[in-house]
Amino acid sequence: MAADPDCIFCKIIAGEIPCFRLYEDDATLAFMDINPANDGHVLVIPKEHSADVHAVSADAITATVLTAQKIAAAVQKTLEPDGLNLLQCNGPAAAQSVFHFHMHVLPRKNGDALKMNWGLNPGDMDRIGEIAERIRANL
Ligand code: DGP
Repeated sequence: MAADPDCIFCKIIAGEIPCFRLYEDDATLAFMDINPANDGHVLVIPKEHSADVHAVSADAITATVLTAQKIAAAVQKTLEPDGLNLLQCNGPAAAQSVFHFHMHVLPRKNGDALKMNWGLNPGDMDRIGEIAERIRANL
């Protein structure tokens, strides 16, 4: 399994750094985030090291999403949050701080202070259509 000796999450997988482990299988590990945005904030990572969504393998991302769904169900049953975000960040501009692909399982409360920093503003349909065409050309 590919590992990066300088990666903090690889060290957690190897047991070199402690964590509150929730679940582990051959491909993934789920553990509590030490900087929780809300109670019950969990991280799910593939054991195979890759930096982000552009680098992660299809098998690793699939396994990570399936474990995140399992953890989300357990968090929902345990804490009964009002809502729950599955979140995944790529690059510093998207607030990625650890460069080992991971998903956040983040319970939400009505009225909590967490913000998704975009509003529901009507888009310019011409611009949306033009950008869709450009992305389609790269699929
Ligand atoms: P992101 O910003 O999406 O890259 O999220 C990284 C998360 O990892 C952040 O919420 C804090 C958490 N984190 C960083 N270092 C550690 C650690 O050593 N242990 C644990 N459990 N979580 C960590």
